[in-house]
Amino acid sequence: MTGAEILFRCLILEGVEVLFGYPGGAVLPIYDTLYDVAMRHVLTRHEQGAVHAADGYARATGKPGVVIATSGPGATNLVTGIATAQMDSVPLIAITGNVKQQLIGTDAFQEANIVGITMPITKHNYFVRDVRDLPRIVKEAFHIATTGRPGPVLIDIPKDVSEAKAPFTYPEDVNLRGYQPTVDPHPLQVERLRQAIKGAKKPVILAGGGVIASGAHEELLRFAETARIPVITTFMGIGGFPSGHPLHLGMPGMHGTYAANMAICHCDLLIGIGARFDDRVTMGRLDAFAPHAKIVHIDIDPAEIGKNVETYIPIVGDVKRTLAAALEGLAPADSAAWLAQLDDWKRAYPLRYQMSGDRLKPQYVIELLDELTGGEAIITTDVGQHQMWVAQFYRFKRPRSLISSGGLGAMGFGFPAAIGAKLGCPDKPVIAVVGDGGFQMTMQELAVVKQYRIPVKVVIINNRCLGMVRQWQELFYRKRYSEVDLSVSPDYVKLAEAYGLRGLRAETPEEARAVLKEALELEEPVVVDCVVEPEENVYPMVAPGKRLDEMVLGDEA
Ligand SMILES: Cc1ncc(C[n+]2csc(CCOP(=O)(O)OP(=O)(O)O)c2C)c(N)n1
Repeated sequence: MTGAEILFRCLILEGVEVLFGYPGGAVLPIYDTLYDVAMRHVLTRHEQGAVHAADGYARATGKPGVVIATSGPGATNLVTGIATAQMDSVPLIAITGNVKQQLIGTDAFQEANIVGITMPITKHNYFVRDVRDLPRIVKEAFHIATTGRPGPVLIDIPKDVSEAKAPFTYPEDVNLRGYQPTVDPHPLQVERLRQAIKGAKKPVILAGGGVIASGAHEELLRFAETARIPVITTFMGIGGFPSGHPLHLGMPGMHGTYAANMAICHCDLLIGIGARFDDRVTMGRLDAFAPHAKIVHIDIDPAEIGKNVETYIPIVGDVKRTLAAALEGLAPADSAAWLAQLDDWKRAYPLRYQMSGDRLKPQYVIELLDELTGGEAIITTDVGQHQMWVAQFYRFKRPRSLISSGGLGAMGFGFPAAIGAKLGCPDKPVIAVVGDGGFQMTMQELAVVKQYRIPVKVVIINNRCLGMVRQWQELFYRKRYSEVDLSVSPDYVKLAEAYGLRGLRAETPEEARAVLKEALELEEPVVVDCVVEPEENVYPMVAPGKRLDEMVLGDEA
């Protein structure tokens, strides 16, 4: 078999159902073989679209996403998407072609050292030198991408390797010395956690993306209810605990809720579960973060523990297994007074905004989406103000229903990620909520939803500017609005039509209701241009350098 044939045999054995990619000279042997293989391939219009789609597929399904690109520019176009997956711990396999080995290092046409380039943004990467190594490498790549803390793995295959021949045998298992993730927590540490809970009066859980990655949402619910501990979900943890649950406090940090941020400032025990204490949560003010609390940190990745915050009880383990272990003999905390205090804060300072007559508010659009889908849709977002409003105003109930670039914050992510999510979860409504800025970075993928009839809905929160940057300039740069004007942009309705798609527009609350309802009822891709109030800001907000209890609630709150 040729290297290309071996590659597809491996992918089939790994259960891969769909590939996202873009061909070119160095992957021609692979694309030629694909012609005869019964595997779905989605041809995007840019490699960035392909890698974000593979990422969206992975986040929606929990299965690894696979992307293929050619050497040189094809490979470098993957970089943003690979870094996105790395920051958010998403299992991704990136397969790149490279020039023939005899040309490596000669500045050959379309040569780039993609293994070197992606070294800091992959969990692991491979350059395949010998076709006989290919099955082992693919097996290892899938193992590494999906076990322990998930992440992206790149396999760079020079053209002579995909053309070379070898007999095929697939290894039964993987044996990697030096890579043995600890999944079971130390029982003594788990016992210490139970004791700490018993002695706590003001405990709080900070649940992050690890809860979703390990499929631990049911264990988390039982853990929180049994121990009577309120739950804060980080941006990446949203959906890992039901938004409407009485113990839920919302999101922490820069745009977190009043109750969540105050809980962190006043708690005596903070249990971080699959959360990495990102500076959007701590505000980088580690001196003032949870100043009265003992911190417990549960994480599959030992490198996370103690990285940002000092840890009182470190627990290395898979979140699901750790919570299951902790549930045995778990006694409730003495938290009644604390829960009453938090309820008062939640009632006194809910998330809110002001409607203003006929003008369409972005928050209202998100609330409408929540109402019209019953909180059951998969929402992907781009990056900016709309991303935060989705986190605040859509009431996510289930894991894997918010898909967004959290760690890297890559504009251009939302729309292609929705394509991948919809292919992975065809029975669920998938809505990409995007800013007019971010959408313009990857909107060429409208051709893909047309070509493959992928019925995602694109909802543009169109404020005719780079909203989040404008907000910072208003608040911290004396309204000196430097280079945020997007008033020259396409007519998105006509753009949709140019791709042969349906485009709709809403400029008032009434129109938004009618148009979103129509879009959701149609069994086809639709672009909805929501022209919103451009001056709206995201609140609450903790300004850079401030403590979490110094949040500004905004004029309207
Ligand atoms: C690729 C990339 N470039 C720049 C930024 C910096 N950035 C963060 S938010 C933002 C504005 C986003 O504007 P838009 O997409 O219109 O969304 P809005 O904030 O208006 O909702 C920018 C430029 C980024 N996150 N990603």
